[in-house]
Amino acid sequence: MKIERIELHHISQKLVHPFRTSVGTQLERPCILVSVHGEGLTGWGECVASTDPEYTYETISTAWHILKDFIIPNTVGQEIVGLGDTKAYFKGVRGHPLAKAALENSLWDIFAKAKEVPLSRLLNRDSDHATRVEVGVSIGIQPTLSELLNRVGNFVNQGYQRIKIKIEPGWEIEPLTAIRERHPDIKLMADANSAFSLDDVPLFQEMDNLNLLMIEQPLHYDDIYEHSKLQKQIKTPVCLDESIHLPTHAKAAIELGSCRIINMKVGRVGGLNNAKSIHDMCLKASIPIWCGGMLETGIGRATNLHLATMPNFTLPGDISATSRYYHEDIAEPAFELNREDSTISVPMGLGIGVEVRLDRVKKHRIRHEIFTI
Ligand code: OSB
Ligand code: MG
Repeated sequence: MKIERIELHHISQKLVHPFRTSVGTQLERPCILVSVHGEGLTGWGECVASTDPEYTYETISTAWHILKDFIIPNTVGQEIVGLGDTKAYFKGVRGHPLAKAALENSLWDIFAKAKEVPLSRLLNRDSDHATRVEVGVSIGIQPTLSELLNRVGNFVNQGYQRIKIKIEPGWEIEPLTAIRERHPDIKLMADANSAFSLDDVPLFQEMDNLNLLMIEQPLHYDDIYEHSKLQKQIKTPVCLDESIHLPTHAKAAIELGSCRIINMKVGRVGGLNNAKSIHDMCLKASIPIWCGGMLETGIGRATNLHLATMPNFTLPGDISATSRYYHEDIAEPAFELNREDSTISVPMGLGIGVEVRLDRVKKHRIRHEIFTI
């Protein structure tokens, strides 16, 4: 497979509902879409960096720079023989996993299309795998408790059986307790996006009474050590998100006992190759994983659904229906929740299995650049 052309598309779509976390509020979701072209086929990958370096240090601008000036010059015109090769394209680039993942995932997509198989088949080495993925919804911090309870009630009525809420100091025990009282059997969890410190151990011990599925990234975004101290003092499983970028981080977290669960985001770990390595390592260590979300478009969401068919994805992912994020998305068909089992079906066409609507990409596009040999 010779890569003849690569295009970068910076787009931005308005979110159906503002998304507030302990670090900031998003009204719009920008992203970079990478398209790779060769042999009459097109592969797509999504870069989940945002305008601000809030969740991680990368932004749309840094990712554009790294892709344009370092990664694309190593890739365009190259013959891809196997997907393990992607390391060659990242030669000389430390860090910047979100930029790397966008390019690497577009190569997996075009490769799967060339082999005429769905991406999930490549990831599972042709063995049988899930065709539906269990999912939940991630609810941002709301202005009032009653608005939160309304939102939770609506999502539960839609069929979501796992609810995650964002928490921050002052917005934790009370909203979680209120949800637990109204929905005693729901799978409930909290994501702090690093808003707390070890001084808050008593607060987390109090949360042990709420039967939470897990607490996601309670402490510093770059920490592994202090999370091990927290996990030893609480019963609820700690799940790491922001802290895990590389297989070596996952190894350290597992060996130190920093978490009992890992949130897998293919962007955060630099692409599908690293995602597979971390998946396999966690499977061996009996650490369950689940697929995190970054408010992706249909492209990133499709990649996530395929990834989440791997066997150690045993907890519901942050992959919700398209209508929960966007009025009209750039890929078709829109994803819908299967109400009966709180799942989303994996799109079983070739590659990521969705059709990218170029007319809609153009409508939302802010910047576009084409790279040829
Ligand atoms: O911490 O998991 C997070 C969205 C953007 C950045 C960070 C996070 C999130 C989510 C949203 O929780 C999950 C989704 O895409 O539905
Ligand atoms: Mg998170």
